[in-house]
Amino acid sequence: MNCKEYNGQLNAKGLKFGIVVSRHNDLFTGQLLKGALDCLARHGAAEKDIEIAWVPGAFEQPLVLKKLAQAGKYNALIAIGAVIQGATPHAGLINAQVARAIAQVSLESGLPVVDGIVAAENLDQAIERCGSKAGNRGWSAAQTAIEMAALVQQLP
Ligand code: INI
Repeated sequence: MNCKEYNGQLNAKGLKFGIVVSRHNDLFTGQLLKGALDCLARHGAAEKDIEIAWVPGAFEQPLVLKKLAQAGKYNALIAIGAVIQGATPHAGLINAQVARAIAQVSLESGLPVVDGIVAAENLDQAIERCGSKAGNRGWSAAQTAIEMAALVQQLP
């Protein structure tokens, strides 16, 4: 078989990224942002090609992602946040809403928008996913953003 295949390469050189970071739980989102920036740099992205917008919490992410998508200057966007279950059902409601809204921004804009928001049941799970036992979700979200940006550039 000699099929045409499309594969996004993990080379971020020349690609432009927008990152939206929540201040809520910034103990964790700061680590996720560090991971994302490290991943982008290791794959060849230039500092001048990365822009960061801070929002109060995960709930505010979709609007800012939408504005950045409309700017038309990025190859991919990355949402970084940490939603941790607490005493109220607030976190659960935020998670479902925000994940759906992020997917909607991506589909409506045609731009890869990667969901790097950690959804954790408790602090231990958040610690695991923000740079310890389970890796760094910010790093892996950035890797996905690079692959998707490169893939979308190739698609007919
Ligand atoms: N925002 C988060 O990013 N993470 C959370 O865990 C969280 N919890 O649990 O409440 C949270 N709430 C704030 C929310 O995102 C909005 O900023 C706020 O409701 C104002 O719109």
